[in-house]
Amino acid sequence: MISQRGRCSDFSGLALPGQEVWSPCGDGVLDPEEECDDGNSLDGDCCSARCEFEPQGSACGDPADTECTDPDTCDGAGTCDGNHAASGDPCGDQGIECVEDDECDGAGNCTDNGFASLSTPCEADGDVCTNDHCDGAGSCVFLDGVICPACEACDPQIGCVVAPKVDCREPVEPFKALVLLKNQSDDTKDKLIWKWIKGEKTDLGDFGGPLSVGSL
Ligand SMILES: [Ca+2]
Ligand SMILES: [Ca+2]
Ligand SMILES: [Ca+2]
Ligand SMILES: [Ca+2]
Repeated sequence: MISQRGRCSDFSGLALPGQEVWSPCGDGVLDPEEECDDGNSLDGDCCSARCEFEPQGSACGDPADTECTDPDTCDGAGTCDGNHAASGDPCGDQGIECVEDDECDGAGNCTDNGFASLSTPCEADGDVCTNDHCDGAGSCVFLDGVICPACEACDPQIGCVVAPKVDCREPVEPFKALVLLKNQSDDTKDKLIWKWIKGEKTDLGDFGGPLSVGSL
């Protein structure tokens, strides 16, 4: 009796010349003479039309070749491997300020991780004397200026360094003001000389506290 589920082929040399026999290959049931039976009579799906395993590395399934998946290939035992990149592998946006790095999801897709959250520190203008932050929409924007401690000023490349204040009062005539510090090995002989002969008007209260930001 001929099986209605079987298909016609020149199966395993059983047919005599000019004759055909019905094979159970392709009926979805693994029969003794079959390595596999995936219920179809197609090649290219890791179980051949002759119900044999297709070679390891042969093409099958999804041919897409992206950052998160290589073209699918057979494992030589009837399974089509997706060849997906591992979960967390880098893809998409990488190393962009205020944009989160994207990652593969382990299933062949690249997950867009969006933008860095609002107020994440960043550097918009190459000037470290300005504080910048992410705006939550992928851009780095100016926030405010850096305030250096007393006796320091901000260098755009370095940041706060020991220096005279940039907004110091000036003498009203050149060379009519002097500040001289002498640091001797004998601390009792250290000196501070300050002359303010033709300086801008300066009240005593303007001096403030010597360690306070904003004091003279
Ligand atoms: Ca079968
Ligand atoms: Ca097949
Ligand atoms: Ca793939
Ligand atoms: Ca800046």
